[in-house]
Amino acid sequence: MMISYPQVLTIAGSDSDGSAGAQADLKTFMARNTYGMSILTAAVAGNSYQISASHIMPVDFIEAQFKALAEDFNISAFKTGMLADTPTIKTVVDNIKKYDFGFFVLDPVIITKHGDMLLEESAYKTLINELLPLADIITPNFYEAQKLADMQILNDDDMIVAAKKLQKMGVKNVLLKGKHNDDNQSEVKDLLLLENGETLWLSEEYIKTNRVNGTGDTLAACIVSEISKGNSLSDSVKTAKLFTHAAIKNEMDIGHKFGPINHFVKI
Ligand code: PXL
Repeated sequence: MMISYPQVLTIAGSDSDGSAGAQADLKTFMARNTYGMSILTAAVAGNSYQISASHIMPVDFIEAQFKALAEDFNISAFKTGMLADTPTIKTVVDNIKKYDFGFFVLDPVIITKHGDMLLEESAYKTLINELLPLADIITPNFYEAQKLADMQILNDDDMIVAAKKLQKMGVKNVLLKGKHNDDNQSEVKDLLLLENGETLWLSEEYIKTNRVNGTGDTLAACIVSEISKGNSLSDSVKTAKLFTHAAIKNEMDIGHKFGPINHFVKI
């Protein structure tokens, strides 16, 4: 008998070291028992030290990838990652409207943990005005939330204000990831703001490690997989947080600086 799996998609950049971007998404899709596909927007030459070069895909090639997948597959949920620049965002917006790929998780990738920019400053406006209103959930980290909501976030109350601000900008649900850059902190607290206004705090212990490449990609990809299996959004986010936390905790000896997280992990 043929086995059927939920079909899911990432629209993202390739990271050559396999730690982040489309590679992290595809590994997560597989680990969570879903069939993953990718539309590449860009490719970066990266290792655990840095990104040394990047290349943005031509827009007609991005369109060709959309068309190829839409003509054949039944994709029920997808995410976006690195979108590089304004023409890429506009192409993705046009094609998301044209084809129905289901539930949309927007991971607003702006900058890597090494400080390399993955989205041009001039493209924020297009992301906010044209892409964000199409998303079912946006998953900014602390830094991205401050940029997009245009405010400083200093405490839990500020996180709620920023999440509500993002919701007002047109996205249904917001997962705002708490600070995780202070080795004295004991927990990482994320905030989920649901469409109906309900808020939920999700907390996990803080793990002191520099093997955290691809954490945000993995979390968003896991939400995509869990949604595609028919789970509710809050259950999907809880599973994604558990999976990502376990992948950080079970460190792998790969790379010399900011290593990848462990997608082999089972939860
Ligand atoms: O983790 C963010 C990210 C997303 N996409 C690509 C990346 C990175 C980080 O390195 O290289 C392609």
